[in-house]
Order: sequence, then C-alpha cells, then structure tokens
Amino acid sequence: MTNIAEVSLQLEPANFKRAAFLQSASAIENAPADLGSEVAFAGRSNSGKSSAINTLTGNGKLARTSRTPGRTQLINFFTLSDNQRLVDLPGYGYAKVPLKLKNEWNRQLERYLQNRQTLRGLVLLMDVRHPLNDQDQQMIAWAVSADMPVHILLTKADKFKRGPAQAALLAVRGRLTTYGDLVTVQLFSSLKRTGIESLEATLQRWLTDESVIAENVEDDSDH
Ligand SMILES: Nc1nc2c(ncn2[C@@H]2O[C@H](COP(=O)(O)OP(=O)(O)O)[C@@H](O)[C@H]2O)c(=O)[nH]1
Ligand SMILES: [Mg+2]
Repeated sequence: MTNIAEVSLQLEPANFKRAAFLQSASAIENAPADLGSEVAFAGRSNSGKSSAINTLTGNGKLARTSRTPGRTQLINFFTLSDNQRLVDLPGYGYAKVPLKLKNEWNRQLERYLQNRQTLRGLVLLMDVRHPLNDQDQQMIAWAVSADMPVHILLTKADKFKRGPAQAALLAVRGRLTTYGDLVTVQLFSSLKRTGIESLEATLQRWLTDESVIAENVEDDSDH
C-alpha cells in the first residue's frame, strides 16, 4: 500500500553510503516485498559487479568480490532506505558451472527481471576489453522490449590508457544508437573510482523517479 508519507520518503535522494545487506534469495518467491524502488546490477561473472557495488557504497566488504568467477549464485538485496534497494544479480556465462545449475540461475534471473514491479533500471556491467557479448546483447534487447532503462558500465577502464578507453566507449555507443535514450554507456573503474559520479547520478534519477510514483498512487486509488 502506498500512502502520502511513503511517497515523500521515496523522493529522498538515496544515500549509497548507508547501504546494508538485506538478504539473499535463490528464487523470486524468497525476495523481499516488491515495494519501493530497486536498481539491479547485471552482467557476466567477473565483470566487476560486486566491486562496483562496494565502490559505490564505500563498503569494501558489502558485496563479496571474488577472483573465482561464478560464486555469486544468489540474488543479493541491499537496502539504501526503507523503500530503495540495490540488487546484485547472479552473473551469467560462467562456463565451469554444471549446465543444470546454470539453467536454473538463468530461469530465476529471467523471472526476477520480468516480474519485479519495483525494478526501475538495469546497470549492465561489461569488461571494457570484451563488451557486448551475446548475453549482454540479449539482456539489452530484453530490457528495451520491456521499456526498462539500461545503464552500461564499461568496467576495469584502468586496464586501458585514456585514448583507447575513449575509443572503446565510442565504439560501444555507436553500436547502441538505435536504442536512443533508453540505453546509456560510460567508462567505469572500481580500482581508480573513474565514473562514480555519473553512475550515482543515473541511480539517483531512477531511485527517485516521480512519474513511477505517480503511477503507483493512481494504481492504488483503483483498488
Ligand atoms: N583492474 C581492475 N580490476 C577489477 C575492477 N573491478 C573488479 N576487478 C577485478 O575483477 C575480478 C571480478 O570482480 P567482481 O567484482 O568479483 O566481479 P563480479 O563477478 O561481476 O561480481 C576481481 O578480481 C576484481 O578485483 C576494476 O575496476 N579494475
Ligand atoms: Mg559478484
């Protein structure tokens, strides 16, 4: 239920430094109540999702980072406030996981993405050296078809000098122009904290989106 007090709370800018682990879920049935606003971090295993969440929140231990890809098998929820959350999704495309388990993760990932009402946008992480693989492209196509905004982080930008990094950014942007404003791209490095301000600005926009809240209020008056 949405009341006026909750609506005004929802408009508060998120304080990323206040992020705290809420819970893990192996399936959408175990996820926290589908209320408020959520932004999910997706991408292949080892793309730097957990590191990005740790950098954003200033908490190096919040999302477990690992040198062993594929360890994050669960959907992890972090609270920013009573009605704003960050979500670390299971990484896709890890070759060494048994096929049966891999299919189960993919199924749960798909169910989360398709059914979660509070999902406001997807942060899609790709190693700047290997952008836009098949699954990345599938994810973008799915999001666009669902009218879901996607913000791409080209991660580990510190691996490139400035010139090649800019060239990689322009190349990826060039391949996504057909999607218009729904898909945005930036360089990012957790190691050097490159691009943190742009990421924060996008997340704030999504987590305090008034149009969505207005829709919620209208929906409620119907019941
Ligand atoms: N050089 C560099 N390495 C990074 C960066 N972000 C993550 N990594 C490394 O990439 C590996 C995977 O990172 P992680 O955040 O666990 O990826 P996840 O599987 O997507 O959650 C780890 O060894 C990280 O230390 C970055 O900005 N620069
Ligand atoms: Mg991870």
